[in-house]
Amino acid sequence: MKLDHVGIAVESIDAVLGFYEWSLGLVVSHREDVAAQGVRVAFLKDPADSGAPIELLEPLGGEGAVAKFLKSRGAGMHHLAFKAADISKEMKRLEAAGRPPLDRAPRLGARGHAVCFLHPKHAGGVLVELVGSGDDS
Ligand code: CMX
Repeated sequence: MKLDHVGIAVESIDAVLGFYEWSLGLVVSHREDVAAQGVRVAFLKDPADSGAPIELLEPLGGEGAVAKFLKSRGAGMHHLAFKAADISKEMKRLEAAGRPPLDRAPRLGARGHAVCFLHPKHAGGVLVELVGSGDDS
């Protein structure tokens, strides 16, 4: 599977945006509040849109996976996301291989994509997200 994006947990998107925009030359391509995940997100891409974007994730409140991550580990890389052409098929394949996704079924994530997460214990301590091609949740 190809890399879709890299997720970075931050206390405040606005506080770090300048580094990504002015120091690295990236541009914001999408902003969204994903209430179901308890996060506000901003996607940044290079101007030629030639590589995988960065997703900055800021907690919407004190609850949720990103708020918990920031409390226990501090800001930093939160997940790697990979494109899955058929997310339901990949989820079944992983379950059959003894590495069931954290979600029983795909759910709606940022940018209208169906997503699921794989526990960090399967990937050397890194949370992995699979991103479907559309809203096939
Ligand atoms: N990457 C690596 N390790 C992580 C992690 C992450 N993102 N989040 C938690 N962990 C680790 C913790 O450090 C802890 O490790 P130790 O046992 O060695 O101390 C362990 O996992 C358990 O941590 P926890 O704080 O008790 O967290 P939970 O077990 O309650 O939940 C997880 C962890 C990954 C199952 C949960 O965060 C989850 O289901 N995540 C998927 C959903 C998500 O992250 N949504 C936000 C992103 C939304 C988006 O991209 O739009």
